[in-house]
Amino acid sequence: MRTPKLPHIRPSEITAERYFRMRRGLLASALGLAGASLIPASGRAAPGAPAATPAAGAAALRYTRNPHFVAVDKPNTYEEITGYNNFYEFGIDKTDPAANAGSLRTRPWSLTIAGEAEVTGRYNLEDILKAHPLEERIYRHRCVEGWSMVIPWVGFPLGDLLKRFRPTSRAKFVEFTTLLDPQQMPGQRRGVLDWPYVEGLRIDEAMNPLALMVVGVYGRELPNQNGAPLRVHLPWKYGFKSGKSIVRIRFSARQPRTTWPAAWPDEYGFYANVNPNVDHPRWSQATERRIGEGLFAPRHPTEMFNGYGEQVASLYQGLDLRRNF
Ligand SMILES: Nc1nc2c(c(=O)[nH]1)N[C@H]1C(S)=C(S)[C@@H](COP(=O)(O)O)O[C@H]1N2
Ligand SMILES: [Mo]
Repeated sequence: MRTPKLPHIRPSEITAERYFRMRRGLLASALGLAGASLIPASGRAAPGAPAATPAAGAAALRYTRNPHFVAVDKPNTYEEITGYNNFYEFGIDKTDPAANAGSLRTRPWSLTIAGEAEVTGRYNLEDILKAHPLEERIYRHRCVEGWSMVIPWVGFPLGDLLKRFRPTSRAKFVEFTTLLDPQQMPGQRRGVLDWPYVEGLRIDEAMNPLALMVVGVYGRELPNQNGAPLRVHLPWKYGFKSGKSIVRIRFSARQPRTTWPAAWPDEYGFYANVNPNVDHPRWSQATERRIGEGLFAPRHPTEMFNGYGEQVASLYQGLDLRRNF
């Protein structure tokens, strides 16, 4: 299969380091950085992190540590991050993905770019990885179910990839589609969800520098159960907005029909911003349980936009977040 060369991106279009520098003080105070033990800004080892025992065989990645997203909370262990997952393509229990995702083949892999962009086509994963320097960012991940984790992801800004394809002025949304292959994904043989899993963002959300295209965790290639080889992570949104094992990105003029709101429109909205003030119809979203602390540990208060409001609140100015949940 021949695939076209990845389009060039002008250096001036790459997510500006300045963006973070400007907001560093704000971020630090918003996340309570003062007094937290800092992890060095570069290098491979993470002395501040708990002992990680990445799966034998997961290839080590070359990356730099983004000093603006270091551990403000204790990161979850590799075992927690890769052993407690939501990935319904491999079963609905938290331990199912780790047990069953071995059947997913992540090489060769290609990503199709479609829709409202000047450049579209099908691109090799290798070319995408070669073109984007990787960084580590420690992000808090909050599931709509009421649990959270702190995860040292490795990836690159999603916007840096999207800009290459020069979305047209009609591109108001971006849709992400997960692989559809019931042979490799046994959960797709059952009608738990409408397959393939589809997620979507407004284009300005997708271009926000916080939006990360994730390819690794704890310095190594992403395990299948976490959405290898390409998954997004939007740390200010509930976890279900972060589609896994993505094969297609489509720019569109209209809001895409995404899996969870299509199935349960009263329970899951398109925006799904982390919001302690807007409860799920069947449970409160005011607090969360940190995985690894045990069932009897006190719950943590959930923060507006999961604590990333300084970077993203402006995206929602004038939007009623109760209606647009
Ligand atoms: N394709 C696909 N993507 C998915 C899901 C899924 O079931 N299928 N689950 C979502 C949910 S609800 C969460 S909380 C996160 C979990 O990501 P993690 O297992 O890496 O923590 O993936 C999201 N992305
Ligand atoms: Mo979730």
